[in-house]
Amino acid sequence: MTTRRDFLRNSAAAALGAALVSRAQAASLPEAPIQGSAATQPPFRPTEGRPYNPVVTLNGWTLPWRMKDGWKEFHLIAEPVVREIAPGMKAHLWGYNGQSPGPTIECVEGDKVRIFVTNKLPEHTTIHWHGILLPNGMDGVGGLNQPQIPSGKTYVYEFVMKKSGTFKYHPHADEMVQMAMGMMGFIVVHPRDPTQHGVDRDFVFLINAYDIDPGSYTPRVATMTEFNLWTWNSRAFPGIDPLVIGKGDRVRIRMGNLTMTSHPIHLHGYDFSVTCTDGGWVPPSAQWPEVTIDVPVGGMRAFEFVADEPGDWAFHCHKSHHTMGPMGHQVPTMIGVEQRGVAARINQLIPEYMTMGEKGMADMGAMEMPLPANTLPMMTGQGPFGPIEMGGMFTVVKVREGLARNDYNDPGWYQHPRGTVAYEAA
Ligand SMILES: [Cu+2]
Repeated sequence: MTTRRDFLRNSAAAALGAALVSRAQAASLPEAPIQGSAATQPPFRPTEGRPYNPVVTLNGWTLPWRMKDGWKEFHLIAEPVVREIAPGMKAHLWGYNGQSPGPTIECVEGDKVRIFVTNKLPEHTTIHWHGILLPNGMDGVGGLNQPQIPSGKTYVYEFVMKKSGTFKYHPHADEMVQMAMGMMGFIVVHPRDPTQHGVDRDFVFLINAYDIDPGSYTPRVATMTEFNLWTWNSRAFPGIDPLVIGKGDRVRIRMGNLTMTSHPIHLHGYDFSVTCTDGGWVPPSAQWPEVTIDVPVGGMRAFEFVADEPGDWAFHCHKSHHTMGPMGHQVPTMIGVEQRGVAARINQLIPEYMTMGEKGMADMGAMEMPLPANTLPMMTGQGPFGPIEMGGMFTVVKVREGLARNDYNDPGWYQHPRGTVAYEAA
């Protein structure tokens, strides 16, 4: 039974925890910048607060903040957004500050952070700060650690970033729906000493998945396993930007998985060491070499390598269905089936009918198939030698000589030195 004393104590705890903004605080809410673009934004270099080497969010951006009386203040707005998944397909998602995923939050070990969360969704929400060590009342589990944030209200979270590392944020309120709708973001806490764990290029992205019927815009929110859009930061190839790297750069790639399945992420051309999880930095003595790292559900893995071999290196999930677009997963296997006679007879009824798949399904990558509005083909993307036959969780790591330190512009396709490309036997 809840006594009046319990009620008062709980109210006091809530007031000390994620607290409803008072009128005085609301008058001084920090600005909430909104991002309209799904393109990778240049690293956000801090002009105040402790110095650090910023990350680059793949097809994303970092949330600016303000310093107020020694606190770093951020303002997230939970709201419906329209996200371009790849050219030719837009999704009606829920996210933060104009995009899904939300902006990356970057701060420094020891920072006192105050994060304002305004709820512009049609239902209540909260934010859980995944992996961050903080007071219980700031952990963001609706009903357990705080009241839900009703539509139209703003709550405040306050805590100190006790340790550096790579974390995530997402709702802990109507969780299945809100995560299926795209509500998530990255948190990077940089070491107090900027030379510690220092790299030249530091990329981050979230692994996510949607189930959006071809021709529609809103994800099915109750899907458990049969997703049809496999995305990195809510983008599918060829909508995922390349990771542009200078030859000789030390590189870190941090990936968080908020889907319902694991993703074995594979980089061509390099071996790498896993240096960080959302539990913290891996001591050098415990690191081991890999070329594929399985990112578990709800986990984060960061790996590092030195980019000493120039080229266009494929970088993708190794579950082959995760490098395919939404169209065509239901087609029957036709390999070895002689279809010519069948096609001729069907063509008398449907002149544009064509048979496919007799020798495999690669012809689907080259053919411009008619698609319903607002969806993506199964295999797509044009490379310098022809169709790349990929979709979903696939992009290219582009390592080039002579890039300026802050140059992240797509350098185009790699020009292979003479005699270094596989060739037809004479
Ligand atoms: Cu995968």
